[in-house]
Amino acid sequence: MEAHIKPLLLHAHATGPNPVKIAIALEALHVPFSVKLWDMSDEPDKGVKGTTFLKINENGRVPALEDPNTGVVAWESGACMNYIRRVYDLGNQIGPSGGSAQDLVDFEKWEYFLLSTLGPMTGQVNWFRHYHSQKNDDALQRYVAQTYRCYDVVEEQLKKSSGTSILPSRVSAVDYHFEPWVRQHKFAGLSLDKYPLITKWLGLMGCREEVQEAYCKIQHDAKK
Ligand SMILES: N[C@@H](CCC(=O)N[C@@H](CS)C(=O)NCC(=O)O)C(=O)O
Repeated sequence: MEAHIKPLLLHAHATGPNPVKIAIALEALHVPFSVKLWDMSDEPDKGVKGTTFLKINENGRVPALEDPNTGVVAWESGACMNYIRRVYDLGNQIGPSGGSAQDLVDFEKWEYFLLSTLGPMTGQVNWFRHYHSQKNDDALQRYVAQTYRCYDVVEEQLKKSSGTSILPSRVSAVDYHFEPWVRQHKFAGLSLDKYPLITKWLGLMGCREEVQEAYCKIQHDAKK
């Protein structure tokens, strides 16, 4: 596949979790891509709130993905992931393993649970722990509790695969969505001590080639 494909351009941030999901999926599918890193500022040529990036994503967030092969520009990690799956996963390596209506819904419900709940709750923990200008312990504790509630749900789900994948059948793009968020639990001040299966799953994910390559690629770009 690689020989005929012009490299895609993944717009990312050095440490933000959402762009990494997309890098992992592209690595898994051996789709060539380069990374452009942005900071969180409104500087015209450097920041996600600057005039240059806002022309790519008017919402001022990474990831965004540009595909010179099709002319498509995507943003929101869910939309980027599903674009990659539709266009570059023709052998269905990272999508739902079965084709039944239940298989498709199972894939989507876990994907949406990460996108709408676990990811944003963890993001709010990070915000109130590290960035909010005033101490607000009520807000912090609410989002910590909500994130742990999500961890409870994931721990229960992982019993179905003995901690090897979120969908019981195999590792899929769903795991790629979750990995960067769960990996950052320590930064969020959260503990996995009560979550042996999440701990096992995270360890296994971290050993996977596509995961290691994705982090290497983004960190390599960050040092440039
Ligand atoms: N729902 C979006 C969230 C994207 C997002 O919040 N990205 C972070 C980096 S991980 C960002 O660009 N933040 C910039 C900011 O908050 O100003 C997605 O899944 O892509």
